[in-house]
Amino acid sequence: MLRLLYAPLSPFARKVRVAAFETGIDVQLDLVHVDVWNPDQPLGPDAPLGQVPVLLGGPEALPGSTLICDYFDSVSTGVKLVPAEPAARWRVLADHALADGIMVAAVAHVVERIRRPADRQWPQWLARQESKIVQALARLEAREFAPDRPVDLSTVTLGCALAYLDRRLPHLGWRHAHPRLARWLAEFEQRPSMQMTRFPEEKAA
Ligand SMILES: N[C@@H](CCC(=O)N[C@@H](CS)C(=O)NCC(=O)O)C(=O)O
Repeated sequence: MLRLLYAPLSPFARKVRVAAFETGIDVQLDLVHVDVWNPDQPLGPDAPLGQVPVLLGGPEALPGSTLICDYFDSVSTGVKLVPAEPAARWRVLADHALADGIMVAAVAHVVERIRRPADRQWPQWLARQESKIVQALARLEAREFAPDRPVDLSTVTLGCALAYLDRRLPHLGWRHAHPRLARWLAEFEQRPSMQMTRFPEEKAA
């Protein structure tokens, strides 16, 4: 059995959980809920970075969402998250890098606002993260995210990144300037993999 160290509000952990559903790995996946911010409960030697997600029970303890998705692709006999054909492969990997970068910037923004004492927050840092998000969204809006685009590493990551913006940075109002991405997400969010992994309402990270 595979075990996934995860937190319910982590967009990276959700990316892995959606990927697990889409590749059919979810039936072998045990979810282990951890709190990465609790100093009294360190994640242990298999998670030296103190981050989620981490996959245990495979060939190695695998840290990080992209590496875990790569492992799913290597063992899945169904959907492949990264296509083999070169043009499709590089398109998916390039779009994935942008969607993943949106997640990185959004999580940095949330940590700054929620974890750092208010009197030590750095407004320029928050603005810098927002600028990365807005520019990456503009680039992705110009790409071909048609509602019928197949599930792959880029779509899984983008779906989780946009849903995280809705959950954690609603003040950005990202749909306004990105109607194609908004239409695409409305469709993608109907997938059982997205429905089964919805972010909970509580505030914990
Ligand atoms: N590159 C990693 C990033 C994982 C990450 O930033 N996870 C956050 C939760 S969303 C975390 O564990 N933060 C705690 C920390 O960085 O100390 C991935 O793709 O999984």
